[in-house]
Amino acid sequence: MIEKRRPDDLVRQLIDHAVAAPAVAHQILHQLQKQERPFLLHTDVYDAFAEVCTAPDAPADLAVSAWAKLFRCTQEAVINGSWIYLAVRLAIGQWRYLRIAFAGLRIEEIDVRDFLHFKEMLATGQHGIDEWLTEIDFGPFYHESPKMQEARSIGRGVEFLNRQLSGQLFGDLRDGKERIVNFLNMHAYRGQQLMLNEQIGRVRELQRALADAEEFLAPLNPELSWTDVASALRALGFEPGWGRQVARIRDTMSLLRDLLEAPDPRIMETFLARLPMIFSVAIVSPHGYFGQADVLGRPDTGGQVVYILDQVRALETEMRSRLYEQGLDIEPQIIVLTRLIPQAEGSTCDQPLEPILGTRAARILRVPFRNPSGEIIPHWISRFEIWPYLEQFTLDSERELLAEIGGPPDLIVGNYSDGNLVATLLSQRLCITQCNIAHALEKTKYLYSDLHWQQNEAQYHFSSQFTADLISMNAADFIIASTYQEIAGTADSVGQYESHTAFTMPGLFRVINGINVYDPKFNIVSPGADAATYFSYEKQDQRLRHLHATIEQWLYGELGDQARGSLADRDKPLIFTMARLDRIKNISGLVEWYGNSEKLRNVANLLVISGHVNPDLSTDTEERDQARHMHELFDRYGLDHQVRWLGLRLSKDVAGELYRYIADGRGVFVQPALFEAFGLTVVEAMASGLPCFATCFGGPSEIIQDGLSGFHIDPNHGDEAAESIAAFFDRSLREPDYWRQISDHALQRVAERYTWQHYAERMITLSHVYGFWRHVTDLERRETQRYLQLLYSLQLRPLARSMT
Ligand code: UDP
Ligand code: LCN
Repeated sequence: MIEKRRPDDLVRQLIDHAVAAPAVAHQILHQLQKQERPFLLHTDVYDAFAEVCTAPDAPADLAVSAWAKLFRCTQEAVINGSWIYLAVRLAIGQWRYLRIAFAGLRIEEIDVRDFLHFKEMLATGQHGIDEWLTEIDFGPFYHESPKMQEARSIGRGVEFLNRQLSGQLFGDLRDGKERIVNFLNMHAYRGQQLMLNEQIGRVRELQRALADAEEFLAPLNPELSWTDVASALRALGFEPGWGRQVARIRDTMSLLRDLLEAPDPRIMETFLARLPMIFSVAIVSPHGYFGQADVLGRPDTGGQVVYILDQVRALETEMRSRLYEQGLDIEPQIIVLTRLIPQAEGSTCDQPLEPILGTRAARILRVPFRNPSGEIIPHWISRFEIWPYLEQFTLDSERELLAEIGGPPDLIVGNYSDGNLVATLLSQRLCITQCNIAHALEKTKYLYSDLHWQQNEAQYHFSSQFTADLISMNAADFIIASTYQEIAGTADSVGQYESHTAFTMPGLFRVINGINVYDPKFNIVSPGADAATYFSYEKQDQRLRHLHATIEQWLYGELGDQARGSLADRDKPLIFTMARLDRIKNISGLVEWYGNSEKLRNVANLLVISGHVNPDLSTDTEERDQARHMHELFDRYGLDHQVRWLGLRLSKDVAGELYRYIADGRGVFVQPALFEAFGLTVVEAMASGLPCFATCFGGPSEIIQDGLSGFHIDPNHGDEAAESIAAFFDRSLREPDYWRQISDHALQRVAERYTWQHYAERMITLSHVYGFWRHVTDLERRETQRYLQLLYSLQLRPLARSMT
């Protein structure tokens, strides 16, 4: 039985308005119906309402009425001849569903299930409700972890959890303090006991031992090392892990004493962050070409690879320094687990093991995909096609990983849908803390990818991908997002994770509660740009000027079928863009805006680095289509003397110097994507001091402060985007300082917000806190785990298998 919520204020106000002015209500509904489409999005609905407001006979206060509020918050409308159903997002993460009958203007609040039913009926053309369609509902499990309430807390889960944890340990959690002792007793590294030995098993014993240790350590020279005091402390029940020197040992012990005395979230985090918990990490990223050279820009191979390699370097340094400070001389191990591709196309992806440059011990471990008869798959496979291979890949990887590390890792980090699924399976099998990083969730990138999944199934297999996403996001102990909007969007737009709250895939399943963005598992930890590669164009002593000859050869030289177009007027500044040549990146969109804009063509040249110029060289359908489209645009707009298109794969050093070279010439970087989950190129360009114009959809809207450290552009309004880029060049000519102002703010923004050092510090702290949380609440999560296992076996497995 579905319980109907009591209509809230908005519904009451709407009803009052409709009763007082039925003709207006009728006119609004009529305007929506006139669109003659069953599914309308926010802008469609709002534009239709705006038209009513501007009609000559519209009531003066309509634009500030309850209707206005309703349509400001409406994300989706579904309409047939008799009804309109609305999905209303009253605030970030807060959804209500309404329906209005055209006859009699009946307005009522409905359940999410009713809304999804109606959508399904209209999408499939069937009249009845599919009552027995699988429903996925994580709602009943939400009581397992506490939820936040304020939208501004979203993405700061660890702060909330620390408050909650420290409170619970002393309150509702049975034997909370004993669990701390139990947790400390567990710490060991390869058979060597750490933190506490068997003499301490109860809180009272620990408190007594801490008091004795403090008395013993108080008069000692704070610079004495652990070895100087080890035998005395061992006799009291302590093992290595408290600190390298007496000062640190005392400090760590004092944190614990304070914690046992009274709850305090800050002390909790500081204490947990110091514990020697993470010695080895497995980072899973199966798809694409995962390599260190000559891979970026290949299909499915971009920011995720850059992110992980930079992340590994930063994490290794942070892990080593934490272990060192705690008195342990242990070399941390980080393994990036990816797919081995025998036909590696000139990359190193056919090598089973590859050391990661710039680290002491981190390495890439490659495990091949196999078909059901056990044969190795030799060629690259699109990220949309890899689902049938992941189960066997997990099993093979587990074996290889255990052998490589000499035991299970202490933390497993999944990346993107495939890596997060493998991380989930490994985490369940090996009982390890799991962190997810989405990089980009596909659901929001493709319009109605859920509702019309069947039409896209042959190409994208979203049925498998969205099921996998739901499983892994609910399985993860914690999730790292690069921006707030990735989780919960903005006041006007729905977040990537938020879009998994409730949706339907007719004939497959209906999601009633898919994820809760108020879950404290979400944390925003933004990546950076490698500061050794991407630095200001003004740092003259670090510049790689010897690369300019190569850059100029690329810009102006003969490159056969790796280039199209030449730059006739070399004095003009460059508009630069670089991205994988896939549809969402909208590189061809930028070329078209440029082609169409006389103003822009007059003030600047365009440089595009993307994909293959010769479509026949590409193995990826989308890349081939886009390349062909690019050639059409060159022909249609006669761009051959103003646009240079390079199908090259740059090494990192050259890419870094290229951004700076373009900054020298007072150029700009443009990121025109239809949607960009984060946008590392934006951070790289800004770190080089290059003013950026980047899409207002996704991460760049948060990275760039519009008009201050760069500019937002709307990829759906290319003419306006072109206009604002041209206006920037004009203003820079009139006010010579303008370019520099934007450039300086861009540099400042990156230095403050996007650094790998900060990232690594936060990520390791999160791993410790969530590892502890997992330990103290493990029993409670078993129900979710069992539900997820069912979902995997009954839903995902058959879908994935059916693809072969
Ligand atoms: N990149 C590159 N050559 C290309 C395309 C991209 O070197 O032809 C690099 C770029 O410098 C950045 C990454 O690949 O480091 C792309 O990351 P981003 O987050 O911008 O986009 P993604 O490809 O991950 O969607
Ligand atoms: C994937 C994307 O699409 C980008 O937006 C991100 O910057 C990249 O991964 C790194 O997270």
